[in-house]
Amino acid sequence: MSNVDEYYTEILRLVKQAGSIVREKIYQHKDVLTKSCDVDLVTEWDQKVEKLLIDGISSRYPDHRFIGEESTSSGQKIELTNAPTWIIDPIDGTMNFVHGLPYICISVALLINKITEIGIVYNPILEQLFTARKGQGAFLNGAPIHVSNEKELHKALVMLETGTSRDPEKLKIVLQNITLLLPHVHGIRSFGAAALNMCMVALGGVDASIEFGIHAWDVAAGDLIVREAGGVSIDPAGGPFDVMSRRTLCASSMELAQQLSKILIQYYPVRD
Ligand code: LIP
Repeated sequence: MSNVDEYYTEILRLVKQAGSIVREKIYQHKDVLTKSCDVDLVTEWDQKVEKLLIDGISSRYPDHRFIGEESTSSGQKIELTNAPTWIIDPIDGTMNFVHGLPYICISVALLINKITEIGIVYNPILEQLFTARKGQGAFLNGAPIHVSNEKELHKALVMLETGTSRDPEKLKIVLQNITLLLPHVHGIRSFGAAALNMCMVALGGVDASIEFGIHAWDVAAGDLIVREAGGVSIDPAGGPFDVMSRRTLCASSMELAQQLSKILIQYYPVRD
């Protein structure tokens, strides 16, 4: 058993344990706090799930590092080094969780030397476990998954999130992008959890997913899952994907990704 095999077994065990908490709490009353603005929400369950995952890994692997949404929310700059680093979103789609909309997931990626080795996205409400290991394909509940292979923009179903920022410049660009894209595609969807949106591309349920303003923890696992499912994950301006850039475009084919990137008005948030 390689080290990564062992890490994979351990994180799957912890993610399933965390999933039981999320499943139990989603339809119960929650105290809700806000972070960067009135619609950037957090609950005690986001914090507890993140602690469970970090404590579980660090007790076995004390030299591993973490970039977790809730442990970084106090605003300190995050740093990605070559050390084995777990990038964790304990509840991606927190607003959905607060409302009881079952489009939420736990998203965890392991990067070693800045290369993603493991990606796990788990929706414990709908029992959808998306997994990928570098070079070994992508799976939903153990069965292989593949992107749609769609290449034509006018046949594409596209996920485009508005995000939680209410910065007027960002809002203007998001609305312009919806107006620019809509006449050229089959449709636009916005379900509120970037990691799951990327898994929907991996599954072939949508053909592309685009968002400006997400963080490393929203996209690190989804990036590997999409690529292992035969899709592409790039920067929305057409260059290589950068997990710290807070920008994502993934698609069923490079042809489709490049067509989308040519239409989009670009937005560059402050990097992670
Ligand atoms: C959410 C993302 C979503 C985005 C929200 C938020 P969180 O992550 O998954 O795509 O539109 O602004 O960033 O905060 O629920 O983990």
